[in-house]
Amino acid sequence: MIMTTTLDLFGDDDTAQSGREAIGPQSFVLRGFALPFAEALLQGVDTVAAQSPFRHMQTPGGYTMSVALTNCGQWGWTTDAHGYRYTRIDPLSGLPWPDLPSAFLQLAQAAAAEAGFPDFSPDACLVNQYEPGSRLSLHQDKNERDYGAPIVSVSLGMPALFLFGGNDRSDKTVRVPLLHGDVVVWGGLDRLRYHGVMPMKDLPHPRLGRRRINFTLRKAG
Ligand code: MD3
Ligand code: FE
Repeated sequence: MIMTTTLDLFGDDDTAQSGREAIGPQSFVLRGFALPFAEALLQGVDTVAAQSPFRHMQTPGGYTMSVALTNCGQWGWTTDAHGYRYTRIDPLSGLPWPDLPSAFLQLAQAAAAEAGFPDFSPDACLVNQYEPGSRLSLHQDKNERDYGAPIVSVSLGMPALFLFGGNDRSDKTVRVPLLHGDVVVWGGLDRLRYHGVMPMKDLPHPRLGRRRINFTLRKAG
């Protein structure tokens, strides 16, 4: 009989018990957590996109993002030739960003509590839409005012390979598959870790087709 032991680096020996999988000291994947709410969440995405359509924004470096995005809530993340920032007004519609759908807020607060952040009150939600070939290069999320609040991310549609690095760009990255219905909560010590998404494969999803939607709830203001 061969026995092996592993070091419980992230204190995630409660995975089977709680259904949460630690990928960092304060980052947890909640597999399938959004599945019971998927239809309500997709209805919310449609309502948001009808008012503030998905668009491919320009980076300050002069590139066009392969990911299309929109926002809802009080603050929306934008990028253009002048830089990255949060605004109250959608530069495309000229109107405030659409309201945060209540299903987004309820899911985010339940997920944050599950990961040890019981008082999460997000005021911003960035909605990303990926097609085959879309990618998100390694970056940190630093435009929010308060790094004390976590970020809750919800994945729907085509599967993605998420890259999770460290606090320096050159730190080694681990790959985490994110599937339809998976929710991830990132906070505390992990809040400023580099991360990205590998180029999307063409693996159509039965409900969403050749699309992946990821939305992230944040405290920006
Ligand atoms: C880890 N989106 O919009 S969500 C982003 O799948 C972004 O669309 C990815 O990165 C996506 O900025 C990943 C997960 C995520 C979001 C914020 C983080 C992971 C994070 C902040 C710190 C560490
Ligand atoms: Fe990010």
